Amino acid sequence: MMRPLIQPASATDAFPFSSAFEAEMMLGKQHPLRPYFEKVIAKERLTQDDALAIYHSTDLLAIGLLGDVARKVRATQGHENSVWWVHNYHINPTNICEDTCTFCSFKKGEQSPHAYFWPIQKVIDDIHAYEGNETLREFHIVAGHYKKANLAYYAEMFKALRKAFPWVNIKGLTAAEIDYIAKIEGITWEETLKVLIDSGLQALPGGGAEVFSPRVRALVCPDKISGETWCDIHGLAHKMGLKTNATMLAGLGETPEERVQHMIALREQQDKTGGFLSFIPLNCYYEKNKADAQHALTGFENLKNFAVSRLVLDNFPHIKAFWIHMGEKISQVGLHFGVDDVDGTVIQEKIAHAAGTQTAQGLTVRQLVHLIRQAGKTPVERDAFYNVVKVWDETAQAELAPAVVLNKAYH
Ligand code: V47
Repeated sequence: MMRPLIQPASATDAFPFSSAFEAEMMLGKQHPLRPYFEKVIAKERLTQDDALAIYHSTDLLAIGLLGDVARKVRATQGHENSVWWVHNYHINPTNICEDTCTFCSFKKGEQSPHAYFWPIQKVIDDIHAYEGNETLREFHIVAGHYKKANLAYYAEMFKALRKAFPWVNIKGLTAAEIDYIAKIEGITWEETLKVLIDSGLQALPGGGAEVFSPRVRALVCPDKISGETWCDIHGLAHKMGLKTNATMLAGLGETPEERVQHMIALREQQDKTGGFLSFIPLNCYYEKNKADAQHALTGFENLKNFAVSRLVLDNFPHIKAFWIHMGEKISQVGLHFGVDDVDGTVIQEKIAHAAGTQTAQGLTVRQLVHLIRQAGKTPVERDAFYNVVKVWDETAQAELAPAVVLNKAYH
């Protein structure tokens, strides 16, 4: 029998999955990124300087491997090769917003001919009209800061959604919106969250975080809550039993140091309250807004953000590639850079589309499953809390309806 050139038995004994074995081969003892590989395998926490050294490397494939190893070290047992997605539907009930973020193309003034504010019945009717509603698992609800979109409005909306679609989780209202609603009602964040939870709210999305750096915030969103306040509201939500996500909107002129500081602030918050489910690195789009397009992220930077966030956020269960922002192709490559979630079908996204993203208005299950399988991963359909709805392994192939539009038949 021929002897293998490399002795896989000993290598796989030391590293129980192939990417660590590949990293061992690629990141030889002299490779500048080798110390971080050792740390990841030893489950040691990376420092800010470690993260920056990785950021400043141009060895993109080595960075990707580090992210992939970290992802596998941290995966739930049995999910080392899984990529999660959810059948979700976005609801943006108003685009009227009092805030002044320079990068937002979605917001409109109350008097604008393009301003809208949806009655709750329209929200419910639209979902009834959506053919795939029986297999939806998550509503993602965010909107402008508008006085008529107040506590009573959202409480009524959440109750109506729970009644009409009890099988769908409600993930709604960013920390910035919670703060705005509390202010217009003259009550505390806790009182606000209590009413919303009693009405059916189950999770907070990760929006409104932008970049925590006070320097950048002063330039691009001076009227928005600070990074500390954003973290405080998420910490409170965790203590009240809600799960939440966290984002970082890059491409606003922030430095790599400020990106890493953003991640470390989130890691510290997670150490304290532990309720974050996923981190979502986003990139800015510049059409119809005042953000500076010279700061636009390149593919290299987006992929580095995936890997570095997976490496720094050692206490976050998941890193998500929001394909609406990242594009389907970079998101797919990201699945080998530490990402283990592609968000979902994302029916009816408006915020990034208003700012010029060229991605589709929703992907079908067939398209999502294909994208994940082509990367050599197993698609796992989930709800908002990462409960497994269905594993889309090869046996599920026959069930994929050939429809272009997502429909009831896919399940
Ligand atoms: O917070 C605003 C961003 C975010 C622009 O929690 C822009 O599961 C790009 O939070 N170009 C909303 N982005 C998106 C978001 C999100 C997405 C997916 C999943 C989850 C989750 C949350 O969109 C805003 C803001 O940072 N945004 N303007 C723009 N011009």
